Amino acid sequence: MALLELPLPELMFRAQCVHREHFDPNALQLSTLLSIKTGGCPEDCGYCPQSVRHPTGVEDEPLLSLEEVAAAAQRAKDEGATRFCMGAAWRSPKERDLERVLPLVAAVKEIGLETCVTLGMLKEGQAERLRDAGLDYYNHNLDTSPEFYGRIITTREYRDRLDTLGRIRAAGIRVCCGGIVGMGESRRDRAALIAQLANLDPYPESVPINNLVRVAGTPLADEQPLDEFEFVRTIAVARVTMPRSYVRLSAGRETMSDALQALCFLAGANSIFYGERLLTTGNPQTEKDRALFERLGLTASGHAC
Ligand code: SAM
Ligand code: DTB
Ligand code: SF4
Repeated sequence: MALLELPLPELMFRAQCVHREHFDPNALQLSTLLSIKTGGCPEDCGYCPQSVRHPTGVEDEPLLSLEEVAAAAQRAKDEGATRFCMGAAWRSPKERDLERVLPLVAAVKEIGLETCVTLGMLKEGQAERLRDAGLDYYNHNLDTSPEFYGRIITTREYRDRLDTLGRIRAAGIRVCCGGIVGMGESRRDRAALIAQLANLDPYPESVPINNLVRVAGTPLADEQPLDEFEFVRTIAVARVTMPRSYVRLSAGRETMSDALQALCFLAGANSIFYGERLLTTGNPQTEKDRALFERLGLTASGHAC
């Protein structure tokens, strides 16, 4: 809370100092998302267009084929992404679901990208099988504070998320874990989310900070947008408290101005989701992003832009 309450110039200065100690401040890591299994999820997450309980018009789609996934991963690599993240709208994968995801991970790895999946909660033993297939990262978000969680999701508990995070860590897979802001939570909730993330031992290697995409039909469709500077502060506090993490400016970029995104990079964000779709919603065109990198003098880490 003390960090979130600092005058913005002081907070930005602290975030930039920490950022420069551990990263090139002019480099961005690019991750591309693909929804490999869309819609029909039994969970009731209030923000999510893929919950079966919200009338959002998202069409259910079965698991994509290996050919479709490999083609999308190759395109992402050609565009300059270094990590490919595959998302499935599951509460938790069944054994036969997991069996079908393993070759997809192996195929993406073979193309020469870092691999990431987000499949929901994992049972004992599943993380090890993903690791053996070549999985580098598992995305599993805490999403908000423990106190606010029950206002957004009732079909699982915070503890369930922490248990899965423990299984991923124990298997030696790198952890991608962050949250969503702009859901009507208080500043204290945002502080508590970051405290949860930063106190994971060790803290996550990747921290996606999503700004709620307000999707018609979800319970949060009419939520008031978060003040822009409060979003920047959240990024800066994530940077200060998790100095070696890739802090990702995640969902919500499509409605952000270039100036706001630039402030986020100045606050220590050094990763984005890159590519024209997130999972079911839009993301800026790659050409528009490349023009922004050019104007700001940013380079994609590991690649010339
Ligand atoms: N079903 C799995 C799970 O919940 O862990 C994986 C997919 S789920 C769509 C991945 C993450 O997307 C969620 O944890 C949430 O942080 C983010 N997300 C979903 N809908 C969003 C929205 N409307 N705005 C911002 N982030 C969203
Ligand atoms: C994360 O933190 N954000 C991504 C990824 N991890 C899987 C997903 C954002 C989803 C936004 C809503 C949608 O496109 O369906
Ligand atoms: Fe299902 Fe994940 Fe969406 Fe929740 S966030 S409804 S678990 S797909």
